[in-house]
Amino acid sequence: MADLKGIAEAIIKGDRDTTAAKVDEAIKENIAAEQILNEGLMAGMSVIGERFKKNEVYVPEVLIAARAMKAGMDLLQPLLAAAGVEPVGRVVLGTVKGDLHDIGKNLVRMMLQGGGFEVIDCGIDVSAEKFIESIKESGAKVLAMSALLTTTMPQMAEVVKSIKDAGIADVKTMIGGAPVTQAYADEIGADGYAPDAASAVDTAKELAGS
Ligand code: B1M
Repeated sequence: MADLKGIAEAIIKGDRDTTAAKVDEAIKENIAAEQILNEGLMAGMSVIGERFKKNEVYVPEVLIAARAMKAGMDLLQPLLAAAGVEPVGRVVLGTVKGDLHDIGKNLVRMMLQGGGFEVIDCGIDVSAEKFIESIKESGAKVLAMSALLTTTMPQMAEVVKSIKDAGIADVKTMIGGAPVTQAYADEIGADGYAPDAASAVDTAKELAGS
């Protein structure tokens, strides 16, 4: 019997081998890839996200859970693609120009992927032009920007303005990072803010309308 609950538990424990073995088992038992994703992998990752928000687990546990999730996703991805399963939404993500910090941004990517989003990660030191190019290429409806320096926060305002100037009306912007606040998001006209990587999934879902 396929053990979807066991997959979720393996993700929570960060047990990569058990996750992969149980996903493989479920695939062989012809359980739909989407069901394995929703009731196994995403269910586990969402528990980790909630615990992270409550400071019951920390960055290392999230990274290890994300690594287990990736092992399962590697097996599921071809089946999801073949079944034409659409992601919850598509997000362009990056750390803004002048800023090289990517640990928090990478956590945000992992949590978003764990929440069913397709993420186009532009990396670090990303200019407004590069963000806009990536939005146009991917058709993403959410742009998520990270900044860790007070000196690079104004880049977020620059990107929000550039998107408006470029006439891109159907993209919502969200921001985060240690020095960033809701008040700053309001000030620069960003559509959303999240204080941590797990909350970023909730904000992205709200903005993507999913
Ligand atoms: Co830098 N650094 N650093 N640094 N660094 C800080 C940020 C600093 C606070 C240290 C200090 O002085 N106490 C300080 C900034 C001061 C300020 O601006 N107020 C600082 C500085 C000054 C610098 C340099 C200028 C130092 C120098 O060269 N003189 C330089 C700048 C380089 C550059 O970017 N141009 C620099 C360089 C570096 C390293 C390269 C050495 C390294 C980065 C390595 C890397 O990222 N690959 C580094 C590190 C590691 C840090 C500290 C120690 C840790 C940052 C981190 O990864 N935290 C940091 C001090 C500290 O925080 N204790 C510091 C863990 C991470 C999980 O948290 O990124 O906050 P965080 O992400 C959280 C949330 O903020 C949120 O979710 C995450 C998880 O909950 N979040 C989002 C993040 N992005 C989000 C986006 C969202 C939503 C939520 O939606 C889109």
